[in-house]
Amino acid sequence: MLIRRPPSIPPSELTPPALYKRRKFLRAALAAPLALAAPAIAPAKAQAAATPDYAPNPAFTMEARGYGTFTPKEKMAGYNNFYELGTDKRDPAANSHFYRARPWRVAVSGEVAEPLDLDVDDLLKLAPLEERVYRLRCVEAWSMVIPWMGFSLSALVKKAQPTGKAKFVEFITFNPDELFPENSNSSLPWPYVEGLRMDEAMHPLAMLVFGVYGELLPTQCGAPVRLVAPWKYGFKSGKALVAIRFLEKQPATTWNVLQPGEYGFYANVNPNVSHPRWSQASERAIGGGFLPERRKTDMFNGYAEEVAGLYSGMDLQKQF
Ligand SMILES: Nc1nc2c(c(=O)[nH]1)N[C@H]1C(S)=C(S)[C@@H](COP(=O)(O)O)O[C@H]1N2
Ligand SMILES: [Mo]
Repeated sequence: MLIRRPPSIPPSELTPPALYKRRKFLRAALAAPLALAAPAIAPAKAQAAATPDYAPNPAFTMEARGYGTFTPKEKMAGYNNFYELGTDKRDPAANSHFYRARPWRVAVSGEVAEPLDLDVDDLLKLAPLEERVYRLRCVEAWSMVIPWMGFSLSALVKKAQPTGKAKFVEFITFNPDELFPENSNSSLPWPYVEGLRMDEAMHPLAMLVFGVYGELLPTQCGAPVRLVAPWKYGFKSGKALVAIRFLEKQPATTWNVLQPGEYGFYANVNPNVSHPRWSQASERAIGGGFLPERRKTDMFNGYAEEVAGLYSGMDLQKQF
C-alpha cells in the first residue's frame, strides 16, 4: 500500500452527526409498521434494490463500544481503498460508475457439502440484518468508525456446511479486466484475493456487509457485498465479492503475495508490531471534526477481549 497525503476535504462534505442520528431514528421508527412504504432515505444512486430492514445490534452501538464520534458518511464514502476503481483515495467514488452492483451473484464452493450460487438479494436474506458500529483500521495508520449493516459471516459458513477438510476461507473480488476492460488498471494482479482461517471466519465479529449508514453499500465501499473483519487491518476486508471458497490450504492473498515482509496473512491490528516503513502504535482517527485526531492503536483494534483467544500460542511478532 502506498503512502499518500490525505486529500483535503471541503467542509461542505461533512454531515453533521445530529442529522445522521435524526435520519437513523426516523428509519428505526418507520421500519416496522411501514415496511411496504417508501424508504425514509432514498436508496444510494445506482442501487436498484430498496434498503432492507435491519435492527441495531445493542452490543455494537457507539455507546456500547465507547466510541466518541463516528466518521461522517460523506468522509467515509469519499476516502476509499478499492484499487479496482483506482489507487487514489478519491478514485473509487469518482469511478463508481465503472460497474453496476445489481444484478450480482456470489458463488460459494470448495470444501463444502452445499455449494451455493446466490443472487446477492437472496444472500442478504440468509440471516436478519443488523447494524454494528465497528472501527475499521487501515494498515496505513488511519481509522474510521462506521455503522455497518449485515450479519455474521458464520451464517453463510453454516449454510454451506464446510467439510472436515476446510481449514481456510478465500474471498475473491470481481476481475476488473473482465467487468470493465476499457477502464481496468494494473495496479494489482487481479482478482483481489483475501482469506481467513476457518476459526476466524466462524468468529461472530467477522461480518458479511451489505450496507453502511442505513443504506445499501455505495459502490466505492464495496457494493454489493464485502467482508469486514474489524480486528484486522482493512485490507483483509475484501470488497465486491463474487466468490467464497473453502480450502484445505492457506490461500495466496493479494498483499501478502506482493509484499510478504510488509503484509502478513493474519494482519491482526497490533500496535507492537511496526510496519517496516512506519509505526503502527497510533493512527489518524477520521471522525466528525475538521481535522483527524491522533489516537493510540488498540491491540486487535479494540476487540482483544473477543478475539485474542484465537491466537493463543502464536508468536504475533512472527505471524503478523
Ligand atoms: N477488492 C478490494 N477490496 C479491498 C481493497 C481493494 O483495493 N480492493 N482495499 C482494502 C483496504 S486497504 C481497506 S483499508 C478497506 C477500505 O474500506 P473502505 O474504503 O470501505 O473504508 O477495503 C479493503 N478491501
Ligand atoms: Mo487499508
